[in-house]
Amino acid sequence: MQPDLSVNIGSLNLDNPTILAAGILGLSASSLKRAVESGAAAVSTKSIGIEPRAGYINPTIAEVDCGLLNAMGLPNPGVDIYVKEIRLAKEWKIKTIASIFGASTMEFIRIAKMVEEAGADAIELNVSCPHVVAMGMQIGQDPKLVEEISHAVKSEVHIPVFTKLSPNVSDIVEIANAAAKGGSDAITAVNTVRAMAIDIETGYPVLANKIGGLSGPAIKPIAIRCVYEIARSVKIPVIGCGGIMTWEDAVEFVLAGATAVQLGTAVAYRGLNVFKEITSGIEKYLERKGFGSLKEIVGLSHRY
Ligand code: RRO
Repeated sequence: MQPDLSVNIGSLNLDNPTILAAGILGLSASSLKRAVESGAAAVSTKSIGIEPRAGYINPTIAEVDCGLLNAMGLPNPGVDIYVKEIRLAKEWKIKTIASIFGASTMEFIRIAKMVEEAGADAIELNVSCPHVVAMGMQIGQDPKLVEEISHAVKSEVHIPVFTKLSPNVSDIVEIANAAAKGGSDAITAVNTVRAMAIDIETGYPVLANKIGGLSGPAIKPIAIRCVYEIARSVKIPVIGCGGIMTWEDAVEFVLAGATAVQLGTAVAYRGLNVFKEITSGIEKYLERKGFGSLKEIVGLSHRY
């Protein structure tokens, strides 16, 4: 018998554990659809705010050793426009996780209600963008604010709420606990790692914003450590994110305690086939090891 790869995150039920991470191909319903057709069980939107934002000027992305450096600056069309894409995704029966950000609790609530009304299946609170002043990480490193926003949004919507955390904090477990206390249904760990590159010929920082976020293989051991630390002290599911390029990486995250995994840089590097490749690699691994389901190996490494 084939192993059961289905997973549940709060009331969100997925046929396999692979999810498109926020910020990659998430600006339109048709690009989200392509990810689902390629095997993603659910897809996250680009982070959506209250107003349209152009983002930073170029260069906003650069390739470095073992990863990608980005400082996009939260470009998005604003929630009023974006809800049309969510409605379309709903019509197409795509499981959509709306990634949202705000500068205040009220903004988070307003956006959350709008995306729920448009048909999003879950909300991911982005409190972890590494380089935008007064949003993202500045919220995500304050446990009181994380609990407050998580609680406020949970009280206003019925769909599951996930909180995406930053690795750029001294104690990620404290922040994860705050999100769980606020009522979050899951933790997504992690967003990008604050980072920088300089062109030695010109002396200029490579990104226009100078500082950005590092993703890709370089951050995988950091993300694994975060997932492991969170999973051993927080009761809600953890969604692993950070440098997952292969099925072996995905299995490592699950053993560390992740219920599902998000793929971002892998899609940029290797194309949309990664969803099916990773799902089929996990399936063969479970068969070879004699497991009947993926759920059986979630957090297995905590035994040792
Ligand atoms: O838009 C971005 O620059 C960005 C966001 Br919102 C985020 O959450 N993480 C990231 O690395 N870049």
